[in-house]
Amino acid sequence: MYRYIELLETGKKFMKMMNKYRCAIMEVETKLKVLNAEFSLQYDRNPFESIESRLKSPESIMEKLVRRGYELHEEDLERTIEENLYDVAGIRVVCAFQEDIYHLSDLLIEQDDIQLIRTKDYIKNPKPNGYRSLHQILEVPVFLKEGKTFVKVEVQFRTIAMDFWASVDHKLRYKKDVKNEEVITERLRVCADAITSLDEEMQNIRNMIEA
Ligand code: 0O2
Repeated sequence: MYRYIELLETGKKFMKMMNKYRCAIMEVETKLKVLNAEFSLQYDRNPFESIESRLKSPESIMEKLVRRGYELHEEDLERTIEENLYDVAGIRVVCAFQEDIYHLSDLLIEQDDIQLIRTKDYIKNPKPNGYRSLHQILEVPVFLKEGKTFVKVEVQFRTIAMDFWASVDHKLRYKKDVKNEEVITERLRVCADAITSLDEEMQNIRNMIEA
């Protein structure tokens, strides 16, 4: 009986922690939507096409911690997650043009209640398989009834074309065992190169129209 009560308590603590991440997503999403509204008034276009957000599932959280070799103890599980996993809260922002990605992310991290913890720029430095996106880990304050707490959120910025490639790659190959892996990876990399050229050309066309 005592064990069940303990388990219930752990479950409640876990849900409370996940709620903090949910609130952090809401905050960053609101900030992005405010920027979108302002930007569209000033430049007569929206800097992003869509925003999607997700909370990492408990199974994925545990799988990632185990894969990375962390010891899991019920009593400090929350601390282990908060200190070592930066993508429990994830937001994906899809823009039409590459320049808008940097413009939007600069406007976001300029805000004085946001702290930029880390940037991985897979647009300037694509992964060897061709994956491109700008990943930023931000820390935002969340105001709960027990006080202010800082929560990390991963924001992935991509163009529509980068998102198309990553979504298809995710379906076909990412984290999967596939036959002829080398050939498939190479063919997907060729597709990624074609997509990079398309993004560049679309940006050039926009620059020409706006010049
Ligand atoms: P899922 O299923 O999308 O949630 P970090 O957490 O940043 O300390 P990690 O996980 O190595 O370390 O970070 P990285 O390499 O920056 O990538 C994290 C996320 O980027 C992945 O999340 C994917 O969403 C995306 N990503 C990275 N590489 C690829 C790729 O080659 N193809 C595709 N389609 N997506 C990629 P998850 O949690 O691994 O997966």
